[in-house]
Amino acid sequence: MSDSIVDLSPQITGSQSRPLRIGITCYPLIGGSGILATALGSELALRGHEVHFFSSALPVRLDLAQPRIFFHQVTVNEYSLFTYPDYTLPLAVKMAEIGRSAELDLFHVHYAVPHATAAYLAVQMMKSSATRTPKIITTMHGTDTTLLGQDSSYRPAIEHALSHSDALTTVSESLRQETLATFQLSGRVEVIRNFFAPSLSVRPREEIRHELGLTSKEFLLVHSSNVRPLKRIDLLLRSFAAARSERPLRLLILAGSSFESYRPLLDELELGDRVIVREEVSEVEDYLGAGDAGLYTSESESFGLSILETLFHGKPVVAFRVGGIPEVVIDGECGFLHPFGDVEAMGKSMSLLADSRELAREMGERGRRRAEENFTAERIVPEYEALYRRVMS
Ligand code: GMT
Repeated sequence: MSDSIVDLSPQITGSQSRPLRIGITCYPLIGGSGILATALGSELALRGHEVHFFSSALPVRLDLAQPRIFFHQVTVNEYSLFTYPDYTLPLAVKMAEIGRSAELDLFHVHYAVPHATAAYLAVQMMKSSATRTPKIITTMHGTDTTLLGQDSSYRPAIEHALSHSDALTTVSESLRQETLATFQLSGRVEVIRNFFAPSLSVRPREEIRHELGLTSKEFLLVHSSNVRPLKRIDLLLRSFAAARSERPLRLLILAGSSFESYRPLLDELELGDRVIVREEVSEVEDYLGAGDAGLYTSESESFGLSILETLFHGKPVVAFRVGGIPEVVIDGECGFLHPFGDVEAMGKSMSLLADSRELAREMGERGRRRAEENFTAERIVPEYEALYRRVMS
């Protein structure tokens, strides 16, 4: 009789019930994939799993005081002989080192580049000395397919790493379709949608509105993003400029990075006194709570975590119908979706909401219900746990 059969059975049974030792690799700074990965790690630790984070810096929302959470910083050395510093190799070495010492069951990497390649390399390195190596689960978040996947200097490397992942997930059906169309993959691609764990607004709505200099009559649209080119801030401002309402409209932009390059357009559209810009705000939820609706104009969005956050705060959303957004916002139910670039239609929807507060409130309530029924940690995290157990067995 083979010893391995005797040895393996308890291990397989054990991995089906015991808490798992999970390595999570993600980007640390502002960005949907890092936020989702951090929230997932935190939820998994609450459920009894041991979670090890790998990143170049502490992920913004990671709480190291939480039990069963560990952080392993990857140091990027700027050797003078390199023109560009390399991150992939130190990351792979750290993942292999901790993979071995902490006996990790799996690496769950968020955003394929370069994390899925680093995980593959780490597992290859571990094979020489470990009896059991971690499984690799890769979650595609968006531009790793839609942007880097289209770049011939990246695509073969991404495809190689995805083909060597034990499971592959995308955050929306739309991204699943794009991933299948972009890469030649033999395995399954599964959709596990994003979730959001809302924290309550700390400061009262009235206090924030007072700080922003708003009267109770004014209807406040809120936009929150990293204001990178694909968020199309030009169309955001043009859509807002197209809105005509009996009620005064204001737009609050919560910018995750510098807004400076958009100031000339703000002046050209003469929106200066109607648009408020706040850069690098950490209390996003307080400002969402102070708003009346959300406004988003990305040209591509695999899911739209900020849009989900807006729904959780009970605000309707006006956006372009691109990527995975229709999987989050149901047009006419919890907001309005329009063809990409149709700023006039966006303006009309804003005016409609501003002129009918009751409609805005009803749609916001439906959005909150939709978010609570479909996109909570309680709903989504067990889907990841089930995937981990399946891959382990
Ligand atoms: O491209 C970004 O805006 C950042 C990127 C990321 O990986 O952090 O965001 C993507 O992932 C988010 C979390 O899954 C999604 O909510 C965003 O829609 C997606 N962005 C794009 O697809 C452009």
